[in-house]
Amino acid sequence: MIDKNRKKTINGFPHVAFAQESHDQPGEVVSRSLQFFEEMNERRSVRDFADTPVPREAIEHIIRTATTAPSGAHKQPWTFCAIADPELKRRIREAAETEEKTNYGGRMSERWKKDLLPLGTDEHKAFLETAPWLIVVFRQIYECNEQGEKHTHYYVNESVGIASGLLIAAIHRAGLVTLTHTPSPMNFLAEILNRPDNERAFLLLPVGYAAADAFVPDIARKPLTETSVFYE
Ligand code: IYR
Repeated sequence: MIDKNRKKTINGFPHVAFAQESHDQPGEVVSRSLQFFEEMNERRSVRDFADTPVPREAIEHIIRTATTAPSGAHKQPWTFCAIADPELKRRIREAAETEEKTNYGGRMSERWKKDLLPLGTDEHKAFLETAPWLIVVFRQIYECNEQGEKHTHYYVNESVGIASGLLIAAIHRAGLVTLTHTPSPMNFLAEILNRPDNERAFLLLPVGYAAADAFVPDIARKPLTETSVFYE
C-alpha cells in the first residue's frame, strides 16, 4: 500500500501525495464521461431571464468552482465581480446598450451581422437588469508585490478562459442559465465597478433562471467527427 500521507520537497517547496479518487472499475470512466457529456450537452446560452432571486451562496459556490481552474504559474489571475445591486445593473445595461448601438449601427461588419442573424441578437440587453446576478470576469494582467513592483502574469487569457468555462459549467450544474455577453469595448465595466489598474474586463455573464417563455435558436453542435482527430 502506498502511503497517502507521504510528503516531499522539490526546490525547497512542499509537495503532497496526489489523492484524487480514481475510478478504475471496467467501464466506469466511460459511463462517467458519457454522463457528464450528456449533462453539459443540455446547456444553452439563454437571453430571456426570469427575475426570480438566486441565493448569494449559490453564486459563491459557482465562483469557487471557477477558481479551481489551472493558471499560469498558479497566479490565479482573475477577479469575479458578482452584482445584484439594481442601480449598478441599470448602469451596466445603459453603458452596454450604448456600445451595442454603435456596434449594430455600423462598427460590426455586414458579414458579422449576417452571421448573428440566426441568434436573433440586437442592441437591447434587458437581461442585464432582469437577471438577479451579473458576474463580470476580470483578468489581472499583472500583480503588485509588497514593494509596489509590478510583475506581469503568465498565460492570462488562457487561464481566465479556462476559469470562465468552469464558471459556465458550474452555473449549468446548479440548474441556472447564463450567457457569455461581450459588449465591446468593455472598459466601462472596470470604471463602473471601480476596479484597480491591473484588471481588464474579460466577460459579462447574466446568471439566473430562464424565463418561463424563453426561446433559444434551433441550432446544432458540430459532431465529434468534425471537431476531433484521433491519432492511435
Ligand atoms: N456583442 C454583441 C454582438 C454579438 C457578437 C457575437 I461574436 C455573438 O456571438 C453574439 C452577439 C451582442 O452581444 O449583441
